[in-house]
Amino acid sequence: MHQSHQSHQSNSVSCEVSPSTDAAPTSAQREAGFSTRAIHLGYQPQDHHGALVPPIYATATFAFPDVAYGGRCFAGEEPGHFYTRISNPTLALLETRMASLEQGAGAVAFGSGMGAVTATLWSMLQPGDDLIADITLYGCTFSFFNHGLARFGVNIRYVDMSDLNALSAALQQSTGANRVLYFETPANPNMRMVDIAAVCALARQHTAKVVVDNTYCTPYLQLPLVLGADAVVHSATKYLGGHGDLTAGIAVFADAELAMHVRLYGLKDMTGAVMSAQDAHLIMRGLKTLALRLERHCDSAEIVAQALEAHPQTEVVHFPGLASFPQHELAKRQMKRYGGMIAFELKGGMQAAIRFMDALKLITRAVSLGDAESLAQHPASMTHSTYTPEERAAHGITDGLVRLSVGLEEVDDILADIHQALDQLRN
Ligand code: 4LM
Repeated sequence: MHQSHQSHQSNSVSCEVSPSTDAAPTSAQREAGFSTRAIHLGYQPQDHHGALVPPIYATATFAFPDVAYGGRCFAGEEPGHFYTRISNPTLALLETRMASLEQGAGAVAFGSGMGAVTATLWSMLQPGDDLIADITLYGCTFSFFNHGLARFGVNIRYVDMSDLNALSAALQQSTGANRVLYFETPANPNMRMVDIAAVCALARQHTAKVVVDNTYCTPYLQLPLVLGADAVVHSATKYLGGHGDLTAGIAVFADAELAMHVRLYGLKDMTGAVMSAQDAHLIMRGLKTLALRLERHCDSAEIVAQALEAHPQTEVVHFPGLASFPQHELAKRQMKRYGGMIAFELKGGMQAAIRFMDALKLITRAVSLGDAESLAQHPASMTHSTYTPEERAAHGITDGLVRLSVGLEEVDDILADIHQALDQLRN
């Protein structure tokens, strides 16, 4: 078995930066803030010829000084990198930063969000175990559960996790030796939310583990591990990278042993769902502005959601920041702000949705999310087409639903585009 020797960042979030003068540090090493860690953690320019930006280790393999050293690497007796599918210093730095931002004990980088989801669950589950998943999930995750995990003898059960009684009943009925709960919050695409702390408390009573997909929020808006989850998975393709120029994934774990287990035995090394050093560099660049970008995404999404709700052509707008959102109180409690994603239904259902989307001029018709460019997509025919129409209906993904990822353009331009497209529905 190949061994990787990255011991990843612990909960310690101190980073070697001078304490600012406006905050009164209680110790010499006060905890650095979110963006400070996103920018500096784990890197000292003086150790790298003064290079401000961490180098990209664009290498597949690493030289051994002698055969004995190489043997020790493979035996797991030597700390260090020996092959990039296993580990690489650029990826290790990103993993250190993400572990800290999510307040976890260890992180593992992957070649895509699905790489993170599959490797994490394949390492946590065995044949005969139970996976209890929320009813609303990203389409490929849903597909992986039904066509990937189920084929290997994992019992999959879908429950509305916003209903704690239903979840409690499902946990009581589950017979597997090992139970894992999995959900997204807010869920892709319809924004339904799950109370992370309440679900984790219930899970603990039943010795079940909890995995949360935090792609929509990022650690800037929501910290599932702090609320009791065991693992967080991300499509780093989205807000973390933030510029639509890469596909990547990251998983972060509350427990360093679980992180190591996923790295070594969770098929990451074996499936080869590996992130490139170049992409790790781009994500670290994205992390530097994550807080800034998300503040802008959140500001604009609040304005756009209100405008959509006020428009006579909309039937319903799903956005956690609206007072009309059924789980608005939970959103206030659980999220720092309400995020940049909106889902809405137009009067006239599917036909109106398609006409609206085809009329957009600035907002790009595309899947994915979290980019500088505003993106609109139609879940029923795109991201959630892996569901059958019956499954979509049961899982609250209506045919008329439009999903909008509010970008970083001037909000007045986004609003103008939405209004001109909505106006065309009147004809
Ligand atoms: C999309 N989403 O929604 P990679 N988890 C969540 C996601 O939204 C996605 C993934 C995982 C979309 C892609 C087309 C909540 C993806 C999977 O695509 O493998 O990086 O992430 O538009």
